Amino acid sequence: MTITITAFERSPDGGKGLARDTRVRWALEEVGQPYTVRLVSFAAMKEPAHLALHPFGQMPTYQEGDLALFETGAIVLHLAERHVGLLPDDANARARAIAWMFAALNTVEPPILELATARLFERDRPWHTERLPLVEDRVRQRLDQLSDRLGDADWLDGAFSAGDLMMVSVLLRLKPSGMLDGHPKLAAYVARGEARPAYKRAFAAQLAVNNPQVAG
Ligand code: GTB
Repeated sequence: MTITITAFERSPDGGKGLARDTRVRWALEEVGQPYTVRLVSFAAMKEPAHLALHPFGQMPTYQEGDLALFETGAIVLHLAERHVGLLPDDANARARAIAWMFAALNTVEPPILELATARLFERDRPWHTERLPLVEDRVRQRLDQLSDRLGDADWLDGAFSAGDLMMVSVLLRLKPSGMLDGHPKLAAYVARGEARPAYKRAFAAQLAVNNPQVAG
């Protein structure tokens, strides 16, 4: 059955792979599923046709036959449960990998998004210089904790899983801030994710849309 996802017709990041279609593309590449992409503008995402797929008028969406999904966590979990490659066979290890997906989305991503908002949209506010260090502290606390847990391991819990895919995707959002530099174990963890052939294919595919000159 054909899989179709949506992505920005032009991502605001100009092809850095930070928009959320990249994590879905990465999951599809990891499990070896071909897919097609329907590109959407910001305006089109607010139209009824797209809102029927995504109640919040966002991307990515996922369609496969009769199934329409939104939320990258749900999409990646759907792929991981139906195909080999992103979740371990052992039931407990599987549950733990899913816990890491939730941790990435619920515990680590929120302060990182707050930081991105502060850096991008709040610079001209009179309270910005006071607030920024507080937001950075909340990110740093999560990075310290995550780094302690990862230790010298390659991945969070045994073999690479959907939990790592989601965690690396979330941490990548920190690259522009330089905050990963203070956490060499996490920087190496992210680099391991980026070095995976499936990630490279996903990154190249979004770059071809957003910055065709660089993609070549
Ligand atoms: N929780 C949802 C999920 O995981 O699927 C969040 C989806 C979401 O935020 N989608 C964003 C969107 O559609 C795109 S990824 N925004 C349009 C809107 O809300 O109108 C967010 C994003 C955008 C741009 C960059 N960037 O340029 O670096 C990074 C991330």
